[in-house]
Amino acid sequence: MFRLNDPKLGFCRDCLAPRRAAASRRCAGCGSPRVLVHDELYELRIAHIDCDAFYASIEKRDRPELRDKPLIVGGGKRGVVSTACYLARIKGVRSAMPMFKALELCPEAVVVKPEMEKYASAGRQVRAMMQALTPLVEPVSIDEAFLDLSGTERMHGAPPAFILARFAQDVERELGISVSVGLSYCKFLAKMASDLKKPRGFAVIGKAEAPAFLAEQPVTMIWGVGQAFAQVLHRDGIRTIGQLQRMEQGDLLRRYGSMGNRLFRLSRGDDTRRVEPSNERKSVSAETTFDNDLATAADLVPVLRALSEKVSARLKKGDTAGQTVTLKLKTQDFKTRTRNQRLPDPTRLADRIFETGLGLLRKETDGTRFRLLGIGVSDLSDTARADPPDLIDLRSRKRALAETAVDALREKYGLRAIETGYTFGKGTKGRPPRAESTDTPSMRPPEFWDEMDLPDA
Ligand code: TTP
Ligand code: MG
Ligand code: MG
Repeated sequence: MFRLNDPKLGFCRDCLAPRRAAASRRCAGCGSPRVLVHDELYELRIAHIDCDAFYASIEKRDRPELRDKPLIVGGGKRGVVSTACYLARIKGVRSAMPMFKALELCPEAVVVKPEMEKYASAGRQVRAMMQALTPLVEPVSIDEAFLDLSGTERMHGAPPAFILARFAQDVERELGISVSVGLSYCKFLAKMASDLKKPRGFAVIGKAEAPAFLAEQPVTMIWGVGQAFAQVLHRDGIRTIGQLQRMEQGDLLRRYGSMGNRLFRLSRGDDTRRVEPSNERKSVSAETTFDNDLATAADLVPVLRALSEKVSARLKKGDTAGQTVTLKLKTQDFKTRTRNQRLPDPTRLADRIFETGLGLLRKETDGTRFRLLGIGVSDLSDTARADPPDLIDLRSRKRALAETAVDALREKYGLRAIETGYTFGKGTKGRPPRAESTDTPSMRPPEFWDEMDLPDA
C-alpha cells in the first residue's frame, strides 16, 4: 500500500515498487527507466487509455515472425493505411495515407490486410479488463476509453495511478498488446496525455501545469475544432491555445458564438464533462465505410435507406424506440459531422428514421466527398409511446401499417425478401445495403458515436 500523503514518492512502472525520482531517473531496484513521479499523482482520477498501433500490434502478436519488421495494416479496395506499427512510423507512414505513398516511404514494410473481427474481439477484451477497474468506463472507439477511477481506492487498495500502471502490465501479459495511459483531472487533458508518450506511455497532466501545457498546443487540439474551424481561427491570427487563454470570454463569445464558450473553457483546462459509462445502451445505430468515397444524393440515399432499415430492425428486435435521429458522416479527410433531429414521438419505424435522416443528409450533400455514412437513434425508451397512430396524418399511418406488414413478411421469408424502391437493385458502388452484412470486410466494426459534446456552461 502506498503512503498517499507523500507526493514525492512515485513508483516504478516495471517492478511496481515505490520509488523516489532518482537523479539517474532509473529504478533503484530493477533499473527500469520507467519511474513515475508527479506532484499530483495520487489526486488524479480521470484516465484515457488507448491501445498502441492497435491493428498492427494484434497482427504482430499473432505472427511473431513480423515482430521486428515494419508492418502496415491496410490495403483492400480503398488502398489506404489503417495503421502502421511504430517501426514503420519512423519512416513517416501514417493512418489514412495512400498505400502507394506509404510504400514509397517504407518499401521494406510488410503489408497485412485488416481482419476486423479479430480487432473487435481484442477491443472487447481490453474493455472487459477496464470494466474490472471501475464501472465508469466510457468507450470512445474500438481501442480506447475514458475511465473515472474516483472512489475505487478502497476496493483496489491502491490509488488510480498505480492501478492503471498495473492494468497496462496486465494487458501486455494477458492480451499481448500494449496501451498508453493518460491521467489527469478531466477528460480533455487525459485524452491529450495518453498521446504524449506513446507507445507504452504513461503521461500525467496535473491541475497546476495544465494552463502552461495547454498554452503550447495548437488550437486543433481542442475538441470540436476541426479543419474548417481551425481555418477561421487561423484567419483571425489564432494558432495556439495560449492565444485563446489571453482572450476575454465576451470577445470569444461575440466572435464564435457558443463555440467561443467552449474555446474559453477548454483553453483554460476547464472541462466538466463526466465519464459516461455505456453499459446501458444509449443509442442504436448502423454505419458503413464505403469502398469509394461518395458525394451525391443519388449514391448516398440508398445507403441511408438500407442503414435506416437495419436500425429499425434492431429497435424492433430489442423492443425499444428512439426519439432523436442522428446522421453521421465522415468526410474524405476524416472529419466527422453529426447532425441531430428530435422527433415529436419516439419511433422504431424505418420510414421515419429514413425520412428524418434524409432531411439532415440533404443539407450536407454539397459536393463534399464522404467515406462513411451512419444513422442512429438515441433517447431510447420502450415502445409504449412509440409511433402513436396519427389520425390527421393518414399517409404516415398507412405507411406505418405497411411497414409492420413488411416486417412480418421479412420475418417469415428473410430480410432481402422485400426491397424498397430505394434499395432495390442498388448497392454496387457504396455497397453496404445488405442489412445482414454488418461484418463484411469493407465495414468497420461497429464504432461508437464519436460525438463529444461539451455542455455549454
Ligand atoms: P488509433 O488509436 O487512432 O491508432 P493506433 O492504435 O493504430 O495507433 P496509436 O498508437 O497512435 O493509438 O486507431 C485505432 C485503430 O483504428 C487503428 O489501429 C486502425 C484503425 N484506424 C483506421 O482504420 N484508420 C484511421 O485512419 C485511423 C486513425 C485508425
Ligand atoms: Mg490507438
Ligand atoms: Mg484510438
